[in-house]
Amino acid sequence: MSYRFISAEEAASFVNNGDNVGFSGFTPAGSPKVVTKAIAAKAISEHNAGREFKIGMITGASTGDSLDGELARADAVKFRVPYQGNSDMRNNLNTGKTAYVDMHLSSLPQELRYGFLGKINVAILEVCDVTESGELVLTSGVGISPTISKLADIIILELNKRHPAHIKGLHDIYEPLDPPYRREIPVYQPSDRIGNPVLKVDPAKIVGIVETNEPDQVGGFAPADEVTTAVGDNVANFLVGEMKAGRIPASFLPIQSGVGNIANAVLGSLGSNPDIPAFQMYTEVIQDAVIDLMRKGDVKFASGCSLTISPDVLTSVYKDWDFFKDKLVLRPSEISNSPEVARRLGLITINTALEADIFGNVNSTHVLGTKMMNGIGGSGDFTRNAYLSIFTCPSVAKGGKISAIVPMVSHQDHNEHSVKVLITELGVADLRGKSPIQRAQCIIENCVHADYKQLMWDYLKLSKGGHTPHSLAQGHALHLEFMASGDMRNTRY
Ligand code: 0RQ
Repeated sequence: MSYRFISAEEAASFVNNGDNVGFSGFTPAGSPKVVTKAIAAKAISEHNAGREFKIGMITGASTGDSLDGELARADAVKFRVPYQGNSDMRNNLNTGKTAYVDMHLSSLPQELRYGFLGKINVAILEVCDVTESGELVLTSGVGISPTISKLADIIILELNKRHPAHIKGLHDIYEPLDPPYRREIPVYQPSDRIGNPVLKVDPAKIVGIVETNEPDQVGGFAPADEVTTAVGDNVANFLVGEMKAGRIPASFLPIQSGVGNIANAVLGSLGSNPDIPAFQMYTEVIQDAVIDLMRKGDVKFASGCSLTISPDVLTSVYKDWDFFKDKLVLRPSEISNSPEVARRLGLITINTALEADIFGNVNSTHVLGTKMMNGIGGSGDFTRNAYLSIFTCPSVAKGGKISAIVPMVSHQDHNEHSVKVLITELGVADLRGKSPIQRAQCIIENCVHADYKQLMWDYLKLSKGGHTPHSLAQGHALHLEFMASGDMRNTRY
């Protein structure tokens, strides 16, 4: 092969202060892991020498500690886009060290192509195979790889031998044209393949290949507990009711499920419910629970953007490749999260709220309206375009000191027009066809914790009328009380 095999340090020497760098992968799955550490080391040595060194960091979604964590600790990131989930990076965003642009994941590739975020200088991609003609087999995540490899001046590859080359065919690489030449994205079923199994890049752009054998830094999930199991069971029973009412066909509809402990527990409940038939998924993150459900026959097919599964489970999937190869496809985030496809397929979307208000608005991102948690991720792509959009959350957080349901959200990511159903461990609020006051009554009755119910009823009485009975003076009284005394239960109107 005519490519140069280089060290991570040499690869990092191609990355200069001020560069915008695009990284492969989606979540820790498929994100680069060794060149990133060398870039962080370069940043530290440049800073020690009194020189500026910061890059623009563009990814598919969150990444592992060897990318977000290393670069954040080295203070090497001038701006970050579109989603993160690392505590050190979160700290930098919330203290102003790094500018953060929190974006819908499906729209990032198009905004990159239009140049809204500036030029892409370098693309760093994790692959498990590369040919002389520039055909790349990606690994466990796709993200924005097609777009950044096309836009970047140079490409650095991390050739990760942990992912066997026989997974060629797992990926379906397709990039739409921009308007006015855009056609429909021809995905009519979750399993439809519309592109190439390989990512074709200009081989002349590949400046070097760094060999690695690093696992994806995917953490395990907390086992389902009483609360998350109750949330999951409420979701499953609600969907069974929808089937019985004829609003979901007997063959079911494809599921999109968010990430995290609650999402994992919800999937477990869907799988174990005898009245829910084996279903398909059109989602972004395929996590451990999906693999388990596939082995049991409860999930027939999953289309996603990444296999965000713990390293042992991933190894077992690669070992049983004959079983899994026709049940999985990984797509670029522009396609896995496409609003057009979500609307066409009639998705049932299940995402997690940090807080929701009694009128059905949802905050997925900001603690107390100011501190960034992770980002909106794909939740907006799916929620806005779902057939049935569900948000779940435990009714309280921090041992009951925070009510997850408040009179007025402190930040809004998903509004009352897009959120159809809200589910806590206590019950289900079906908001379809309801006016603001009817939604408030439904949410208070079904989803609010007993410690906070009276406060919510009292809040409704404060309004001086109008279509949505808010009190602008008291809308954030619970948040202010938490900031003052550390417990929302002390609120008095
Ligand atoms: O904090 O761990 O310190 O106790 O928030 O909460 O209940 O463990 O929930 O792990 O499922 O994450 C919304 C953040 C939920 C996630 C969010 C505290 C709580 C805890 C986490 P501790 P849980 P999860 C596909 C879809 C946006 C992106 C998205 C998310 C911590 O689901 O990032 O949906 N979603 N993408 O104690 C203050 C409140 C709180 C609160 C909970 N009201 N106020 N703190 N917490 N409620 C994925 C991608 O896009 C890639």
